[in-house]
Amino acid sequence: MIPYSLLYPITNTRRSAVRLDGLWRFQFDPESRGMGEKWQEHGLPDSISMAVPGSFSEVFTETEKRDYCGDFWYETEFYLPSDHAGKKQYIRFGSVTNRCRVYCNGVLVAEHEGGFLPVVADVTDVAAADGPNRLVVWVNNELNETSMPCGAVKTTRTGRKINAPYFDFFNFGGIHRSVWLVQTNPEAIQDYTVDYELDGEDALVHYQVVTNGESPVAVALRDTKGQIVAQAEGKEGTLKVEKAHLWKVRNAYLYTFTATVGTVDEYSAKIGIRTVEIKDNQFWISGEKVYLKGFGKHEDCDMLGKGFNYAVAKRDYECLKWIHANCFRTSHYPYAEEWYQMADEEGFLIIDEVPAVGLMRSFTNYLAAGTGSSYTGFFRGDHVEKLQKHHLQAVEEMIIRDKNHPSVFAWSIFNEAETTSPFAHDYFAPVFARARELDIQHRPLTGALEKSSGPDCCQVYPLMDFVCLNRYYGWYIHGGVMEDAEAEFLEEMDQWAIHYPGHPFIFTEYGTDTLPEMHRLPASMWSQEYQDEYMEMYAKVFDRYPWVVGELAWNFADFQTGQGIMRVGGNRKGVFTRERQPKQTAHLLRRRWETK
Ligand code: CKX
Repeated sequence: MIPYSLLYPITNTRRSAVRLDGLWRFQFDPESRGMGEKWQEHGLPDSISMAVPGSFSEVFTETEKRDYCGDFWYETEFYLPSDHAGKKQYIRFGSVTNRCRVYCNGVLVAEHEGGFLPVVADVTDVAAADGPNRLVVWVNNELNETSMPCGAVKTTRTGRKINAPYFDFFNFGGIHRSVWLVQTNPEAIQDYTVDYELDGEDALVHYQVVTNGESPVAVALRDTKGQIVAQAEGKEGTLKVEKAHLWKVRNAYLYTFTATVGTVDEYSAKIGIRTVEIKDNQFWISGEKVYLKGFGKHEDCDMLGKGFNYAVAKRDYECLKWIHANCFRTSHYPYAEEWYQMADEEGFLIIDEVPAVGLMRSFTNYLAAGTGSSYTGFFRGDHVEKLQKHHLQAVEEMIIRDKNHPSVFAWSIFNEAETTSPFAHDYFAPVFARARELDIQHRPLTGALEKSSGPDCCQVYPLMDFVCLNRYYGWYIHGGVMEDAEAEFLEEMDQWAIHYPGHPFIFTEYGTDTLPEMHRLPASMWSQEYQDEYMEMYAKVFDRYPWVVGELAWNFADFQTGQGIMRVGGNRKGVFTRERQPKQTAHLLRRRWETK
């Protein structure tokens, strides 16, 4: 299990959390000299300033800096709060991409593999009362076949290293989410978990609170007016809520759950009482049948890269509401925690995806995957054991971090992995099993399948509770010939009906690259009109199969990728532009989703 608490930082009378965001010092280290020269102790010798949170690639004007691959460093100082005596202090990073080591006053305090989940360092014994305390972070963004996501590093003829992702988004590096100085008492709450059971009009909230001591635990649940509606004592128990307000899709009701540990700690968070079921090939949330409408998204924006920004997230939610969406997938990695908090408030559903993308050897994965010709023997070889270890670690961290969000109704264990060999089944079976074991809410598990993972050959869909399909008939296959695209699409759907009856299916990707300035009559690829025709064809196919219970178009917005002859300033399959303005097809989807 993870040796530290992943709880989101909050401030109250027993604990405090202070953001350390701002301009930090930053330095590239292409020859990996920093460690030998003890930058971790003495600081960065020749630094520039860099925004935290943010992605360095998105701010520079030079190719070498944008595409930099290797070691790089951040540095800042912090002071302990004036009431620090006898308390514990932690530095908590929302994420550092892709791996890091954290040093406080020259001492290694944390090390983390993976770029999309929190890193927590206990600095109690190394931070000085009189400060300033030097915080130095070594980061590395090199991809390989054991990293989540996967890729490789290539060297140019001049000796410059560049990342070669096996996936289709820019491998932004940096400190992408807020950094906090967290202070607690030595005895403190480490984690809490809630689960729900409905009992007529009432609800039972089963809870567990994990602390690192023996002081008595009390819990209370408050409604939106701040009135206590249920109370209990003990580290485990049940709160009975009479006439419970349920959290429903796009009609959220949040209670505040507060756990108190004697006089030493208190932690409050919003929770939503809701159930998740799959019944009759459909999703039921809080007892209501739900058809999923929305997108696969990315954490991606001009200037920010993958840096979290509240205004961007707010705009995205406004666009999602305008288009009548109710769901999105955190393709292809767990997002900043604030995304989930906002989804909880707004009543959006989330399929939370672990960063298992690029599990297939390919530098243009969309071409190989889109056309169904992608067998590379990926799950055989020396790298597999370590890859699986990282995969399990990411699943564990994601579920521990996100399990209490009512918005999270399903876990996605991978995107477009190579699933056709028995080795893939052997690889994935323990990962699915671990996810099932970790989630006491028993949320459904899935994975997103690309074209090669067909009904007759995919070895992994039997592990799934519902199936996610990423399909591009009319784009990568039969592009520009819609009748052939539709015919082949229908053939495949009829095969799924035979091979995996009784399970819900959703589409987690379908779309066309579309340039906002391009209009063509008759419609042709890349035009606004073509994106419309394609969306209409897909809607027709979806509506034909009652077991298709969701459509998440690819992508919410245009996003940055590596360069390539198929990428015009990035992936342009957005229904919105990268600036979050609607393309023509947004209006079409809006009309469909208003009544769907
Ligand atoms: N799916 C045929 C994964 C996404 C890509 C998308 C695309 C592919 C398609 C695979 O990360 O962006 O090519 O647009």
